[in-house]
Amino acid sequence: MKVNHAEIVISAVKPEQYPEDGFPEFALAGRSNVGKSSFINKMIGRKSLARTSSKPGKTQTLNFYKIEEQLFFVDVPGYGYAKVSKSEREAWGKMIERYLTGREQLKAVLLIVDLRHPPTEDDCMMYDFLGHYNIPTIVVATKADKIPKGKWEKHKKIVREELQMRAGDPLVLFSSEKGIGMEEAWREIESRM
Ligand SMILES: Nc1nc2c(ncn2[C@@H]2O[C@H](COP(=O)(O)OP(=O)(O)OP(=O)(O)O)[C@@H](O)[C@H]2O)c(=O)[nH]1
Ligand SMILES: [Mg+2]
Repeated sequence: MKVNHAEIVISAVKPEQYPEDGFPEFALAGRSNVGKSSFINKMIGRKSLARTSSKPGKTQTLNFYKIEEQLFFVDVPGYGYAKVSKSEREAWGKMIERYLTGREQLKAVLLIVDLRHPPTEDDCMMYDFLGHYNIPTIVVATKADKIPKGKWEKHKKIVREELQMRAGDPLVLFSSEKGIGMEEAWREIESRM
């Protein structure tokens, strides 16, 4: 998809605030600092519509980005960020769970993992959670620019095996730095709209 228009519509913390346009929604899930917001920016060709940071914990609300009057990307706070209090983490968890399990417009979750490292226990838990609720999942292994091309397949295999990926779930190799995997990611999204 060639994106000419994208805007943030709302930073929501509860269902009453979700947009009512009814467009299909694609949510970004993943460890804090893995590159969720960067993925959105790359996919829509904007440098910094979604706020990014080299420090984890940048995204703290459900941020709805409307793309071309056709779909929403929903940026979700990352997990595994140590510096928030326990009560804050629980509140985030509830907010995210409520969105993921109760949102009719949610067509798929893009689970972003780091191609460089085996998925973490939290990544596996998130992947299992999505499977449990029958939420279609597209795994995106990002930061591919940090791995030499000759090792991509090996790293992809580790991601597949560690997550125990369900047959048929796609695994897209990606780089927000270099734009690798954009077309494939768009294909996976558009086929689920
Ligand atoms: N080399 C490289 N760096 C990346 C890539 N994607 C993201 N980064 C960097 O990783 C850091 C975190 O990126 P963000 O997009 O803010 O991560 P996030 O997952 O949204 O983080 P939270 O909002 O804290 O959950 C930033 O410094 C990015 O520049 C990539 O594909 N390649
Ligand atoms: Mg973010």
